[in-house]
Amino acid sequence: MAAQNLQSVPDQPAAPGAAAPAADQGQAQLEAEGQAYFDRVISEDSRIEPRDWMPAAYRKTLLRQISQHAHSEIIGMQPEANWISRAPSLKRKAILMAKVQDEAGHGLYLYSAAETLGQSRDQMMDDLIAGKARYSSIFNYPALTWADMGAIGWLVDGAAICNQVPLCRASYGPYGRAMVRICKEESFHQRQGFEILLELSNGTPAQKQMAQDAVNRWYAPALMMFGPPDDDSPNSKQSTAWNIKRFSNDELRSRFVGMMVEQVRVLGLTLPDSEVRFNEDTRKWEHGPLDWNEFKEVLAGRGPCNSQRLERRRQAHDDGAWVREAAAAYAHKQSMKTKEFAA
Ligand code: BYC
Repeated sequence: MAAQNLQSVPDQPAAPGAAAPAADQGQAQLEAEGQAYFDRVISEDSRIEPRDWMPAAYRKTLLRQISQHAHSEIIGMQPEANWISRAPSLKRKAILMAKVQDEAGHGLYLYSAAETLGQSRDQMMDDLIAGKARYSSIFNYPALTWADMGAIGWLVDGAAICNQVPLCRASYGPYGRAMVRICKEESFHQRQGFEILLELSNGTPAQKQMAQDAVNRWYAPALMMFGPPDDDSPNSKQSTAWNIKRFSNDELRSRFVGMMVEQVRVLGLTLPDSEVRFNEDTRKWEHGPLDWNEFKEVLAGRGPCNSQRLERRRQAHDDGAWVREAAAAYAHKQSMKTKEFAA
């Protein structure tokens, strides 16, 4: 489909003495044409690209969601990086390092996708370290034992896959394409988590107990990753109408529970939820109540690890200042060389 962008619409000639109204009219016409193009793309379930006209609210929603997602990937490195030096074998260490590096890569794809909407990565990072931006609630919980690496991989990455596979079809091109790459890597992450738990579950009674304890602690926070219940989700309706979200928060949560029910049997462990059942009437999986007050507290910055996560992020940002300065100096030198060569 041919892209409709603002630059491609010819300027309206301004009538002498009536410059302002003509400019207004031209602008109004541009907006109307842009809106018509946007509506058609959305109704055809096609893609909006960065140079296309888009409503300001669509841009804002995408920036909100993609930047929050990018921050989640970067902050999400912390609970796992904390265990790299304590991994039980060289093989486990290598796998965990690769996974944490993948998360950094996911952050970079997503910051790049967000930048196409007109906000700089520096600004997004400043918002994060100033505590103004959100990131996923899940990363405000502590990773207490090695088994938590298994539970994070299996439950947290499992929830991420469930939520993110539909985002591969998001209407904004750069976001959807970034999600395709991310989801491939998330599958490996979930398998490595599953495999850690399986090994512990088949180990000594103490190891099996450690795996069960980790699953018990990460289960409810993982379910809350999908966001508030549909009735309390202010953004869902519009995001669904714009083909950003494809399924509701509750719908995805229910699917996730169904996936976990099957897999936990293979693990030889149990879900800490006696109310999990398949409702034959609705054809949906149901789970026990979640503590949405706890969720709100975490979002308000009062979770178990919120301040620790942000403090670590700030420190890493400060520690990396010399790298950014060196990269900027190198880029400047290169551009001077190019100019000299061209002159
Ligand atoms: N945590 O109207 P709603 C990963 C906020 S990374 C914090 O339903 P929406 C991984 C929401 O932002 C996982 N905040 O919102 C990384 C909104 O607040 P604002 C990250 C949450 O956007 C490393 C308010 O609550 N995944 O898996 O329609 C290692 C109302 O919610 C949360 C993504 O970011 C939460 N859990 O739906 C391992 C996926 N839930 O902005 C693993 C992309 C809700 O209005 N994002 N809020 O102030 C999405 O799919 C959607 O943004 C959400 C929320 C489903 C999360």
